Amino acid sequence: MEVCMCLGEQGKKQSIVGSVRVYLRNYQCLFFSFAACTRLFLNQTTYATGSEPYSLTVADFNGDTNTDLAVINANDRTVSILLGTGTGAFLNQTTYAAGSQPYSITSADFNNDTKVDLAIVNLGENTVSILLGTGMGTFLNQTTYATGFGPTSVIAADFNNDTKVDF
Ligand SMILES: [Ca+2]
Ligand SMILES: [Ca+2]
Ligand SMILES: [Ca+2]
Repeated sequence: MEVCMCLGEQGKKQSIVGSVRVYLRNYQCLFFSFAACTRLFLNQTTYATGSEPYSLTVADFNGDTNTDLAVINANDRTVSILLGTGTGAFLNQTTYAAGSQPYSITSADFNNDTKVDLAIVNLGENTVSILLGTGMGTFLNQTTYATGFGPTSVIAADFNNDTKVDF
């Protein structure tokens, strides 16, 4: 089973109404042949987010092996955490403060404690917010760092090969 997630109503820019839609996709096999498989979307399920959800990242924030969602809300200056149940459903959001006009988000373990953290670039104030994860699905308050002018994307990787994740 695969999960396809779409933000907002009509794409990112127009998504003033805050929601994330989850589409479950399954496979219908005809004649017992993989070559004859056709993909089908099941009915959508919509979950509330903050205002103007703009981007998301998926990871297991509470260590239960179920995939969770983190959605940044550009108009609210927040990030919504929706914990997954492992069945394709998600619990109601919990929100945390981000910076002005959060624009891109990624997840990784930045402090090497095995718990997933978040990095969010804030286009409106030229900063990146780091929210350290507790491993229980909750996050500590953001710490912000200055970036260059107009940051619009963030990725996490070990750029200097010291085994510590950078962004
Ligand atoms: Ca989880
Ligand atoms: Ca961590
Ligand atoms: Ca590194």
